[in-house]
Amino acid sequence: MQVLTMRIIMHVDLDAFFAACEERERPELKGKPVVIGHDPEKGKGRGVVSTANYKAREYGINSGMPISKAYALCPTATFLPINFPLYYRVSEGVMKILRKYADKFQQVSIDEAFLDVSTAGSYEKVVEIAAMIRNDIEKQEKITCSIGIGSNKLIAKTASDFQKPNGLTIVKPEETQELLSTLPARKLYGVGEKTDKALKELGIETIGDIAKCDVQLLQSMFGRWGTELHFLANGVDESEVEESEGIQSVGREYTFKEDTNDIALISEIIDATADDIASTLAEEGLWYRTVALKIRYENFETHTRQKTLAKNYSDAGTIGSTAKDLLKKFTESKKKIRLIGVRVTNLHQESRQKTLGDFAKV
Ligand code: TTP
Ligand code: MG
Repeated sequence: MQVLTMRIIMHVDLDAFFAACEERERPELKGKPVVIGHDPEKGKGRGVVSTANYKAREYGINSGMPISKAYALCPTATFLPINFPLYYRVSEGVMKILRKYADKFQQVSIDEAFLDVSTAGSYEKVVEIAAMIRNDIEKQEKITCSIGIGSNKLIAKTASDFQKPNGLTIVKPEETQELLSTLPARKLYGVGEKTDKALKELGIETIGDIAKCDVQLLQSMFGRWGTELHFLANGVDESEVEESEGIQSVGREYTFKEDTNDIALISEIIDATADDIASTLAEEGLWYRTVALKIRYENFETHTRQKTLAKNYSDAGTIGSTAKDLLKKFTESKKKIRLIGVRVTNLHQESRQKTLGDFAKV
């Protein structure tokens, strides 16, 4: 029996994702500069740019830039507010397509995923799979993506960024060093602004410089992360594509010291619980769409009611008000309440989070 030793990983990243979704919905925007951000106020708002389409990028507009600066660079661009429900819908459609083609599948953010496609057996076969994926995404979701293919997640991710937009980059194991070595250190996945600054102080500019740097020096600067940095710069990444369901729900339960039907007290507990849940969601970068309330009466009879909202929310106020709304149905009963539970489900990732912590999970 032949043992399968070669790993082939694909990384798919959607092009100018939020802007691409808007263009899909409004074909009249095609070919024109489009900027998406919080509080755009015709370009004069105080928010920052979430993303810009490639036409707007020609004017120097990029993610994270103040909207006012983007407006100064290109006053004729169309400035649109963020419409998460639309982006989640498109993202779910794309992820469904990708899942079909993968041995193992890992969604990393709203617009990117890793696919382990090792059983395809050859790079040639994987290129065919990539073509089918691009075709399906364009036909079914009317947007484009860029794909990177390599022997591990790091290489695949670096490769997908290589020829954006609508690009396909294949990096065979023997080409890995060539791909990585001349790229700026900041391009190494996991190297943020702070690490980059510290590296520059050591005279390290490129990924190749990190690869050549004495590992003990990196260790003394960054601890364990220094060792990992060295491996990554040399194209070594053993991490697996992890099928993960992610967090499904966030909830809290509270048992009253004495059974009660004091609405003011119960409402107070609901509000405190909502605050607590919202802070957990904020830490995880999650938004919710469904709020559930569980009630256990003094006789242990237990009921749950839930409400799905028209859009995604992240705030504590909406959790509290929805749960209190649901509470009304329970307080018609004369029975006292022993326990209440509030839970949010139908969770969605806010947007990508490129931090060292996240990288460790990748
Ligand atoms: P990216 O994949 O980084 O960017 P992109 O898809 O817009 O463009 P590219 O073609 O270079 O991949 O992020 C995906 C989405 O996440 C992006 O469309 C908007 C959102 N986002 C933010 O809201 N803020 C940010 O700072 C970044 C980088 C992205
Ligand atoms: Mg993208």
